[in-house]
This record gives sequence, C-alpha cells and structure tokens, in this order.
Amino acid sequence: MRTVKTALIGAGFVGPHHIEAARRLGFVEVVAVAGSSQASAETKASKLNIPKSYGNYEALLDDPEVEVIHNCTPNELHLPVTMAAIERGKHVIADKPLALNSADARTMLEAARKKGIVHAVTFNYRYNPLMQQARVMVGRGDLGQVHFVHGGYLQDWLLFPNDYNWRLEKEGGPSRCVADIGSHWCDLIGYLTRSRISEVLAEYTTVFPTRQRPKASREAFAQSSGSEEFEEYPVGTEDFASVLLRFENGMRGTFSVSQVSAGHKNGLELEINGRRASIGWKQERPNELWIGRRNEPNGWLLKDPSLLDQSIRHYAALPGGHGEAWADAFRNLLRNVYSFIAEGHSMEADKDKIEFPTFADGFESNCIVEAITKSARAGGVWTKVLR
Ligand code: SOE
Repeated sequence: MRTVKTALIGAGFVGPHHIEAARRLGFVEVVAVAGSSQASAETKASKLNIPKSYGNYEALLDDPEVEVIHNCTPNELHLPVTMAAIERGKHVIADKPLALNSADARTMLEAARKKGIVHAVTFNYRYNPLMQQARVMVGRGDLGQVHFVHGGYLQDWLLFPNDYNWRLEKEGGPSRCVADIGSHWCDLIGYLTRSRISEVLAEYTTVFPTRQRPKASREAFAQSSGSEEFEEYPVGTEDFASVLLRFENGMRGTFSVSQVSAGHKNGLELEINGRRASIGWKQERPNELWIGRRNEPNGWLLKDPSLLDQSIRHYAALPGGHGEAWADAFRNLLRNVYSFIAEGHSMEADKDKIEFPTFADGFESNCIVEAITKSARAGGVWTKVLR
C-alpha cells in the first residue's frame, strides 16, 4: 500500500485518537497539525510527535504535502474548514456531527461530490466486530422481520453544574446531547437494520439552565480542578432527551440520550427485536452480543473471529478472549477510508467499494437531529424527517 500523508485540524479530545488510529494502519504518515494559535499547535505537535505545526487551518491547507485532513474542530468550524479543504482538493475525514444543520451538511456533500474528493464521517461504532456481525445477522434474516429497536446513549461527564465544554455554548448548535451522541445511536441503528427513520417525536430537558464556564478552555470528559475562575453561562440545549421513532419500513423505535446520568460513562446500548429473535449490545461491553429467543435458551456470542461471518471476520484483529473496543473500531473505520484513498478509488466510479460513512450519512444524520429538535421545540409532536 502506498503511503498517504495526512494532517489533523483541531487537537482537542478526539483529534489525537484519530491520529493514533491512522498511525496504527502503518501506511499513513501524519505530517502536520493546525491549532487555534501557533503556540497551541506547537504544543500539540510536540506531544503527538507531528513534524509540522500551523497556527491556522488555512496555512495547513496550503501545504502541498497534505493529501487528507481530519476535521476535529468544534462544530461551528466544521463548515468553513471542510469547505476550504474541498476547495483545495484535499480528502476530508470529518468528525460528527457533519454540520450544525442539514443545509450546511448538504452544501458540504454537494461540494465534495463536485470536486471528486473522498469524504468520510466518523460514525465509528459501526466498525466494532460484533456490530458488523449484527448487521450480517439482521440482513440474512436471523431475527426475522424486525419490528422494534430500542436503547439509548447515556453519559455522566456533564452531571455537575461546573462541568464545562464548548459543546454547551450557543455556537455548538441548536442540539447538544442528541447531536453529539444521539447521532451515533441513530446512525448505528439505521446501519444495522438498513432502515431509514421517517418521523420522530421528542422531549428535551435542560437540567442546568446555567453552568459555570471556566475562563480557560476545557476538553470533553475533563473535570474541573475546583479552583478555576469561572462565569455563569446560560445554556439553552438539552442535557437529556427521550425520542420515539417511526421508520419508513414500518419498524418502530425509542431511545434516550443523556449527559447527566451518573455512572454511565459512554453507555451506548441497543436492542433489535424481530419476529424470531432479538439481539442486544452495550458499547461498554463490546465483546459480547446478546441473543434473545422465545422457545430456546438465550445466548451470548463472544467476539471471536472464528465465530464471525466470513465476510466480516477481518474486523476482529485479535483471537477470542482478547478484547477489542472503541479504539479498534476507530482503526477499522479509518482502514476502510485510507485503503480506498491509497488504492486510488473514486467516490463516483467505485461506489461499490465504499465501506465507510460518507457526507451523505452525515447529511442524513443532520436531517434526523433537526427533526428531533423541531419536534421537541414544538412540545412533542410527530415530525417528519425532511431530506
Ligand atoms: C462526547 O460526548 C463524546 O466524545 C462524543 O463526542 C463522541 O462522539 C463519543 O464517541 C464519545 O463521547
């Protein structure tokens, strides 16, 4: 495989994980990083051992050595950074949500298609080996016709009023919890069942209408030291949400998301119920897939390549009993994107070789989040997902 040269824009919480996953592939070289200032870019470059640092993203994008960028900036910068990268013909791997709203997501999707660049969005949970297995099982009818999907995505890192991150600010977008983690849940369910959500009904709740904003910036999951200076900041977005779903094929669903549920760290959970059987999975126990049956004992499929369907076995890199988790799924996703690039494929001509979420999936996700937010703002009325 030829070496692909890549760069990181935005080195907050998730950016370094993108870089680590890309480096594990062995044929990706990380050549540059851009931060919000030259000083912060240099600090990140030395910490992550990246040779070049830029104090703004435009300068990085002008570097001819860079072929691909990881856009890991705060949500409000997703559009300008991605559009500037597309204009210069760089391939883009964008963190989710793709955009603040569906109109911006459509703009990025259309521009990326026109320019012919490779575009991807990091809906990483799809690439856990057991999620790949679940997709095969649903697709070949092991569960029978699916009628109900349910679950949630609960976290606790914003449980206290002095927990703080840019996601709480107005610029982060009209939805917080649903856009940040509900987007993953809906993407995963749509991917596993090959079904599209048609209508939603939602309620949003803000537990803390104001929060203590520290004077210095703080990354996701980092806690207050207790001695920082802060100011009270009004928060308009949801701390938790409850959502009902109707799908185009008649399936029904429901999920809850929360960033204020003590004890839940990154609790993405889902269950799929069909006429014959059910399956269930918890992201925090990623090597176990529950199988529910009516007239036979229930079971657990433990991740083991030899027990997985041949077509997706390569998503498990280690033998049974050797756990694989979040970082490995991320590596699997990036392997699909970077090999597509290294092999010189085109998004238009090689559609059948795309095995990663694209800006089309990012746009779909923005449309769903928008409908959920609209429903909640209207007081909980069934609202169509407009695409
Ligand atoms: C914070 O809620 C966050 O880092 C999300 O932004 C990620 O997408 C999720 O994977 C983990 O939690």
